[in-house]
Amino acid sequence: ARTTGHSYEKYNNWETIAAWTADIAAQNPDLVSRSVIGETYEGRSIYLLKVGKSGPNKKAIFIDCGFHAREWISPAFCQWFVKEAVETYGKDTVLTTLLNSLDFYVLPVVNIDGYVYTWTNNRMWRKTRSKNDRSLCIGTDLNRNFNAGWCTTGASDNPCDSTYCGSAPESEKETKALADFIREHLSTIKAYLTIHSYSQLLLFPYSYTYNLPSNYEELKSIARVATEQLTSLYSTKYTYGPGATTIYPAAGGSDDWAYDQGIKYSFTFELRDTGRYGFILPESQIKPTCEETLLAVKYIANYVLEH
Ligand code: ING
Ligand code: ZN
Repeated sequence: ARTTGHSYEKYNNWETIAAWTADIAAQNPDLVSRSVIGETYEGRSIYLLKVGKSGPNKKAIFIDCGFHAREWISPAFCQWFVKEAVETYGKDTVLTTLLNSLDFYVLPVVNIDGYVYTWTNNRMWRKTRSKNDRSLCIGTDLNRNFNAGWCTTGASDNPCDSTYCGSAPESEKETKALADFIREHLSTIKAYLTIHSYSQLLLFPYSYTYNLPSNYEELKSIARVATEQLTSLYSTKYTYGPGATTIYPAAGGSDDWAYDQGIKYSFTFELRDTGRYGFILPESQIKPTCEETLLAVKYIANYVLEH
């Protein structure tokens, strides 16, 4: 296993992350492969890493990071997850079993154009960088752009707002690329995890309606144990529940969309902290945040494997 030369305890710019996706795949060919699932509005390749030991008929878990440009801890977690996978394969029995039996699709940064913009122009940018018709304002909120009660609640139809839902569901190339990939792999993907910050929450459907999902009790109990695992490491307190009542009603989110596609284990993580640093979480917190989050992700993956 090789992960040499990459700084997992620093925030990395897109150029560094893109080079890392190539390196980690080249250095660990039996565990990691890289593909391109589409291009961003500004023409950057959207990379996806498939992490797992190859085998027949494997279930898969999809994890994405970097929906919202300013949530820098999120891409840091995706990098950390892949590092842990390659470094502990053959050493940690739980992770080795998971990688032998499951594939993890890891999308390190979805909103690459926005992420680049937070490094070069505006650290607090959230949306994509696409141009809007009849407006000088830029960008769409990718987590309002999915076809799940699209733009009915907690989203804006004004391109100047930070929660602009876009001109139509999947109007953004980034949304379309992700949704197309999941649609093409629906028979294998059993869980969908999307990593955001901040607030220390583990959310599940629904956010676009107050209706409860059909396996609500099961999702609640998975979220309870997953957050217990997370808290056990550094006592970081997490709250869990349906998005609409736990954070706020919001339509067009990817977890609700994935759930309605039939992926019954669909979660949104809101990582550290609760507002002291907010989106500007210090680099000293990357390691503890990623380590505790990994415990929750492992629990969910194990649950999916056994059910
Ligand atoms: N929070 C999420 C947001 O997009 C969310 C909360 C989750 C909304 C799931 C809808 C569906 O607003 C952050 N911090 O982005
Ligand atoms: Zn977010």
